[in-house]
Amino acid sequence: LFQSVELAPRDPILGLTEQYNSDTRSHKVNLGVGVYYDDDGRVPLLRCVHKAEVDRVQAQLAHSYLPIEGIAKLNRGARELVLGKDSEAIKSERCVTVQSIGGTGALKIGADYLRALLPDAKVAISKPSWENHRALFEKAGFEVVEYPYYDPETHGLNLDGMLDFLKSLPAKSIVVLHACCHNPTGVDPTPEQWTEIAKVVQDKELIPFMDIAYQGFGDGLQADAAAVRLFVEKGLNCLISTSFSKSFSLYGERIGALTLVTDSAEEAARVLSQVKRVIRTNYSNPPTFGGAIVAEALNTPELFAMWEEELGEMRQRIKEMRSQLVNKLAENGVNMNFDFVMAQKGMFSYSGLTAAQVDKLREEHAIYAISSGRICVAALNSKNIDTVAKAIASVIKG
Ligand code: PLP
Ligand code: TYF
Repeated sequence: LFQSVELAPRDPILGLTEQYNSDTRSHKVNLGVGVYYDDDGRVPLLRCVHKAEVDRVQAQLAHSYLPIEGIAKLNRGARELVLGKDSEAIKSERCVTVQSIGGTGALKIGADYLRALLPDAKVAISKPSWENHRALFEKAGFEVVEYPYYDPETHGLNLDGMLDFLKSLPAKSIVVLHACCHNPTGVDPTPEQWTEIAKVVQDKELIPFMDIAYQGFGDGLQADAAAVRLFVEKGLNCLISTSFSKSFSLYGERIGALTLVTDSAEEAARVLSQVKRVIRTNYSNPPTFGGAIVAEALNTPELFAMWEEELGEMRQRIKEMRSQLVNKLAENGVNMNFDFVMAQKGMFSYSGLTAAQVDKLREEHAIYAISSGRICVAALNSKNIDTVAKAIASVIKG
């Protein structure tokens, strides 16, 4: 049966972590994977999460099945978080939300459902995009194309290239948009640019699939949801994949949500029935524990306030690391202007390092980054920043 099976390539990001784990140099630093570490280099256990966990364990609940669509409180909380509590689309009950296995699970349920609805549609992802976007939509059966996004000359957005490409797509093409904190570049459209993007999406009858995996890491919970709200307020039907992996530091619990914005409550009921069918034939129903924790945190004012404060701490620490990196590169004699690192949003920075420089960083300095030059700024801390800045300076200066 398995004799002629070929070895599949490793995931470039998760594969790099495997390589990092087997590196025996004690000063090694992993700037590869998109995980938030605290100043001690640890994945934090948020105080709000710990409180909800203790409460749940003390309640001594049995482990039954969840409904196919997951925990109602989680789904309501996820929807309100991304669309805003006062959203007209929520009030008119035309949104459907289902719990998912992380943000990846939300993308996958959405992709499988769209494939049934629009079998011949093209899916457009940004160039570059998160490693898994292309593979996930191709596995769902779609042809995946890339719209221009990042301009290496300006270290910013190629808005004209993006809009021209979107205008050339056939109606009913699916456009995957990073709602905030673009992975891998850290480059987000400004509010004015989002308005232009939304106009083209609406005029050309494209279908927006908004991926929001870093809400709260850019400018705050509300500000980071502005692009999603803009599309919904324009009356567009859209899909929204939410990930809680980073924002609750609950990576391994696999919690996310898929929200579909339809035209009416009646339409929403039909859509929900179909999305439930996708879930039932994949994994039947989602796991409970992580979803229950996030549901409590989103719906209990005391926990929500704690969460917002902790997210703010993470966001500020990343901003501080960005500015220290820029300053320390200059102190180490790099005369290239790195100010663009300060303008980037979220956990990542497209540093401008070449693949050869990234190789040198890893081989000579035990510092791991993605070959595209993406570094995870959230893995920098007060103890490793000097070493990292010095090493980057040395590979840049050659
Ligand atoms: N979408 C983007 C843009 C991401 O960066 C990630 C990263 O993990 C995901 C989706 C998937 O999130 P999750 O780990 O919750 O599946
Ligand atoms: O981009 C990242 O680093 C994170 C983590 O297949 C990740 O999103 C990376 C690759 C992958 C799943 C998660």
